Amino acid sequence: MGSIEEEIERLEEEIRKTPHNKATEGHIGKLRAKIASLRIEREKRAKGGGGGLGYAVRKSGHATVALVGYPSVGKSTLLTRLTGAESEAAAYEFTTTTIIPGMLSWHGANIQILDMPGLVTGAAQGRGRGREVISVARSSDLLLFIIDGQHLEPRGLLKELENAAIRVDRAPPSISLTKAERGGVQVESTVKLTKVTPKLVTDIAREFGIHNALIILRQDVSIDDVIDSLAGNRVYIPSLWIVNKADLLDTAARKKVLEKMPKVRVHFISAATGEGIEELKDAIGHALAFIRIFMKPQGKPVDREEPLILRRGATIRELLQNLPMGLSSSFSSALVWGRSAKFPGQRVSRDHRLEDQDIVTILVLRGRGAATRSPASGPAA
Ligand SMILES: Nc1nc2c(ncn2[C@@H]2O[C@H](COP(=O)(O)OP(=O)(O)OP(=O)(O)O)[C@@H](O)[C@H]2O)c(=O)[nH]1
Ligand SMILES: [Mg+2]
Repeated sequence: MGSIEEEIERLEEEIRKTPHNKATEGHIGKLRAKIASLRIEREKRAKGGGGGLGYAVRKSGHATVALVGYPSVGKSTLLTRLTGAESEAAAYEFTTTTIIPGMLSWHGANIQILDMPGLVTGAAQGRGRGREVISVARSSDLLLFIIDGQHLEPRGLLKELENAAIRVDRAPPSISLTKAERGGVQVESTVKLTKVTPKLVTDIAREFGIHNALIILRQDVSIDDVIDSLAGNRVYIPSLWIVNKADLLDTAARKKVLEKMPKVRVHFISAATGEGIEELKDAIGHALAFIRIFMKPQGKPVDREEPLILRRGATIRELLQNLPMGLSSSFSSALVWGRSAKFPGQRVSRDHRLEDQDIVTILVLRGRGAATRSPASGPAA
């Protein structure tokens, strides 16, 4: 394991020493791709090591939110304030040593909030409880970055996550990759490229072991975009930036915070006094973009009492996952009314994308035995 680490450091050193200009851009791009590919290798080995993680958190609720921040910024105090869950808070660092879950209920949606050990520099390489913290952050739907208004160092937090292949508040670059059996790497673009050449894209692809493929660039991508896309392990997660301990900040101090963080919307809160907490709950709920789906069992009226809660972009497939077992295996098609339907009662398949307040009827295959496996689950057919 040590040797991968050394190799990464050697490459980083080489990038630092190389003068950055048009002529060296391609070389540096390849080095960066090499680092990205070594990091993936490092992750694989860490996982395959058999040591196992110290804990695993079971996701529950309609969405999962991770509290990310340096030690002692007030993450545990905030978890308790948002969810009522007990998580020890104390005036010394590294009070929290495992992941502690709590549940926030927001307009019928259950939002799992995870308190985590404080993040430290070098977390991506496994320092502190870094690896666990990062793997939980990676699988969450929203990141809450908690900072202490008196000790601002927001950039470092992002850097740790970037190193762990997490991309915050960004959309995946518009690049499509279709692997092939032979023919080498073909690069095509639908726009004029000003930051990369097809040759460089081919070289980067090679670093990730891609030797035969069609790569289509649909925007004027940067070298980093190409690396992100071809590495294939990036996750894209939205975030909220929260400055805690606002009770200790006067107007001038708050102004200073805003000047230091011009690019993001900052939420000032106090987990101790409760200031800003209701607004934060709403911000979390809105950021998670829930949609409500009303079920209409076949031949029966719409159930308007208990909508199913999903996330924006969800399809019938995700809807089935939230319905009683057995329905998915006996699914034949669905009827949809509402914003996502081309006309009322449109018949759709599993891939159909739903919209807020759609009404759905699930149709099941007859005579497949599914009904006998879970008699209560299907709509009366
Ligand atoms: N004044 C003030 N103090 C706070 C606030 N929130 C938390 N604290 C205090 O800050 C200290 C650290 O709080 P914790 O909630 O344990 O912080 P943490 O981020 O969970 O810390 P680790 O688990 O060590 O990473 C405690 O003494 C809290 O009482 C706040 O809003 N205002
Ligand atoms: Mg804590």
